[in-house]
Amino acid sequence: MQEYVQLRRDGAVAIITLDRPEKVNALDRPMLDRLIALLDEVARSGTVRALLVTGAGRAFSAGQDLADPAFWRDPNFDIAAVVEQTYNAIVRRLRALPIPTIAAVNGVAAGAGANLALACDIVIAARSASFLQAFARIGLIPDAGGTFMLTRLLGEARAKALAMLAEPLPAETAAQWGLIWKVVDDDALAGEALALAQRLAGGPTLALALAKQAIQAASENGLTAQLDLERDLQAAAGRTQDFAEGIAAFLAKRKPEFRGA
Ligand code: T3D
Repeated sequence: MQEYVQLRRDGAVAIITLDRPEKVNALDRPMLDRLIALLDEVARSGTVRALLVTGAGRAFSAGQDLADPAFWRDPNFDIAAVVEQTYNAIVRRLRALPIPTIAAVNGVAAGAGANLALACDIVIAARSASFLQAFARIGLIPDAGGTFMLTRLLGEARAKALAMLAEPLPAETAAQWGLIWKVVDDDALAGEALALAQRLAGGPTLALALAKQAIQAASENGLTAQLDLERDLQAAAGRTQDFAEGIAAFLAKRKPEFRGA
């Protein structure tokens, strides 16, 4: 059976590719279930220190496969259950993974496809890419964490306009607005994204995971709770071998060799 989501390794980097280019990587139920299984495999591996997610062909993903027979045509279709079992499960996993996650958005990212990209820690996009909250076009609301990420990153005014107008947001505007990290030329995307993932995979993995945890908690916490959390997580970072290595390397005026421990 052909797999429409691929996992490969490049050293300590895991690369997940949405690979159904003839349908602009629209996500059917088997693809979503496989994505969940692959995220679990990455989480279990113990040797993956960065995850890169991208799309094959001219798009990142068109979001939910609207032609999937398991979607609205099934008389027993329970949209809440499907969202919980698929998109929510994926977003929860991406946010909890204790390694940096990078989305390389190679073309249009629509619907849940856009919001899965935005659930990654760092989003880098091709200049020709765009982000489309397509949901209102079919009478749905942004899911897969969309209302959370758009509001946190852009504020209510832009989040509401993107959700209600369902117009494509060009990647360059997304970067100017702070929705994503940066835009690169189309032909540079794959190389730059992999280089970024490799650089992160060579970093102090436990400290990066603790920074991720702290920054994600900041949107829920007040300053007092956040200062408490930073204190506690810094204590954990300070107990890592990579912290000792970082200090030793600084004092010896050499490059640190982080092991992720
Ligand atoms: O229960 C739940 O799970 C609810 C959760 C919902 C989450 C969601 O993601 S809802 C939003 C779903 N996505 C969309 O509404 C986007 C629909 N697609 C588009 O708007 C456009 O296709 C794109 C802007 C993404 C790309 O446009 P374009 O012109 O580059 O490509 P195209 O020609 O429209 O698409 C190419 C093919 O892919 C075409 O098939 P064909 O005619 O060549 O056989 C098209 O039908 C197919 N395709 C594109 N998007 C989807 C799709 N097939 C199924 N589902 C799609 N989402």
